[in-house]
Amino acid sequence: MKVPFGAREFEIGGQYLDVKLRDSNALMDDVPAMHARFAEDGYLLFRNLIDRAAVLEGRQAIVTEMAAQGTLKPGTDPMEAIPQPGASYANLMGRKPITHQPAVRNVLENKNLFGILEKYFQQPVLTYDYKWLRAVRPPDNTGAHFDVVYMGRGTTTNLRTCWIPFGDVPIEHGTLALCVGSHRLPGFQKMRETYGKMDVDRDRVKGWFSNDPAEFVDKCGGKWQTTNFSAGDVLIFGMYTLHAALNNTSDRYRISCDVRYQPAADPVDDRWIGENPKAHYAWYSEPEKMVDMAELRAKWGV
Ligand SMILES: O=C(O)CCC(=O)C(=O)O
Repeated sequence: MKVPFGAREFEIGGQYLDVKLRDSNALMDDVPAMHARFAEDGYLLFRNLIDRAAVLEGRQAIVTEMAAQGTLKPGTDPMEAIPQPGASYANLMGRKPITHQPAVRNVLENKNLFGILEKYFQQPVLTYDYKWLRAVRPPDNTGAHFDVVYMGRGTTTNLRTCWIPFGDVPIEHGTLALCVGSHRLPGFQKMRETYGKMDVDRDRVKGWFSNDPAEFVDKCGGKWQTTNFSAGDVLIFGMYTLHAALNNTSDRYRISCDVRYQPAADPVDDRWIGENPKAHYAWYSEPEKMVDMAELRAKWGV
């Protein structure tokens, strides 16, 4: 079976893409084993970490908001999240009236999620107040990037992205994919030292490095891996794990949220915390000042 991924299309099980992110549920009570797994893979996947019913309650709140915004097809079941053709994107990202509704927040700041991260770090953790809630419609995808370019002003070694599907998200809905090995393979070193030092607000660069997932495998190594997600699963990864999302080839929105956790005692990126996080204050604020990623890449030689 072939699936479109960014500007390319890959055979599952071929050279570029597998559907087999491995879960770490068996390691949950073994902190050194979790650390070793994270060092090796650059991610930890926990199945069924959050109560399924709680995730579906959160989804219900989100699709109710999406329907109110006119983005769902009238006459369809809102839980199916079928797009209204021609509607603009739902305004969800960082919008507290929806991300902080109790049913949504109960997922994003779930006690089991705090619990596993506090166990992993062996100390109290905090989560950024800003929540990156997304409803991605077909045929869209997310290009390949490191998260550090968006949130690298606090701890970078101890900041974790937690990607949480709001419902069952099979690969045709456009699942998150990781380029496994990218956080440690020598082939990515130059990218880490150049692109990985960018800050999208300071440097006014587009955050995506590329929408051609094949080029990394060809030039740097690693392999793209994704999985079919179920409501309750959580994928946790670091700031230098290259990731992207497959194209949504379904007839539904893919609803998910990415949130950030770190030790409470570590430095924090101040754009993402507080009552009203300032968020990206300069990125794209003056489009004419944006620096072209292709030019930068030519300069860096990556
Ligand atoms: O869900 C997506 O499409 C992108 C998510 C992402 O880039 C992230 O979790 O850091």
